[in-house]
Amino acid sequence: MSLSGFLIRMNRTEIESELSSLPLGAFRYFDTIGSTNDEALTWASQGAPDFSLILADEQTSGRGRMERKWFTPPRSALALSLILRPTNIENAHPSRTTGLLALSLAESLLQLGLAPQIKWPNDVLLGGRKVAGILVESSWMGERLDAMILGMGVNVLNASIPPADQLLFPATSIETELGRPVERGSLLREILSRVLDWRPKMGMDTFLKAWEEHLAFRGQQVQVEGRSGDPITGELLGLEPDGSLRLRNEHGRSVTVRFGEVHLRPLA
Ligand code: BT5
Repeated sequence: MSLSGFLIRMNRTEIESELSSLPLGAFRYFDTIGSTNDEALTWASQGAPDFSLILADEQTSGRGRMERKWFTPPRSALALSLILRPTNIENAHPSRTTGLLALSLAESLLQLGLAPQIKWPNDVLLGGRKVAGILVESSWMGERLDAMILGMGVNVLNASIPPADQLLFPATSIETELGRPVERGSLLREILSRVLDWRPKMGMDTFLKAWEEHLAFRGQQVQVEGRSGDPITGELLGLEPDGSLRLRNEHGRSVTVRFGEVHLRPLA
């Protein structure tokens, strides 16, 4: 395939054949959609089976956390949402599901010869720039966790990188870092295979350790900004069993940062 041949819409039939060896619950593909997570939430409420996948070539209102936008221009990125019907493990460790996607992508990138890092809680970086973002959402039936929606956007080709003035943090793509384009279908299959491998092991220490090993800024002084209050500063030590971040503050005390609405930046 010529290099420009990579900049084409995904083809539903090709994607279906690429994913045919995987035990997907069901599959929906869209050339263009508002947000795959919105579609997944609706589909989950209508009874989508476990491990159903929504994939789009382009999103027109992709979402990040806290009403932020996620850009998915056509022909260049992966925008996907997986619907999980929670198992006992996932009910016990709901906050590990962000790690499940982040680790699966990080390992897939590692296999391409790249050096990914997970910027807690929900970003994946290449060369210190954001290549992917993860948004996990839940839907409840009364007191019961009915479905978890694991959404992820990955900048695969150069054309997926948004203009710098739209960003809070510098962005990159896999093509930029690798110096050659990557085929989105095979990358998707690789990521999903790893999700399937890790999913039953999510309750184990080996999962937490593997996730932790890919964390950005370990051993470095960082600043964690919450939605309100003073930022917390300290040395980034690792993860707590529930996926919270563990820091050592300037008094040498261990501090846990539990909530997802934080930024993590190395100190200037
Ligand atoms: C995230 O939020 O990083 C989670 C993004 C999740 C997107 C996926 S795509 C499939 C599924 N369907 C959806 O609607 N969403 C999910 P957050 O940490 O809040 O980061 C959002 C910020 O990332 C924005 O404010 C921008 O600064 C930046 N950003 C937006 N698009 C980007 C891109 N393509 N590459 C890098 N950075 C981007």
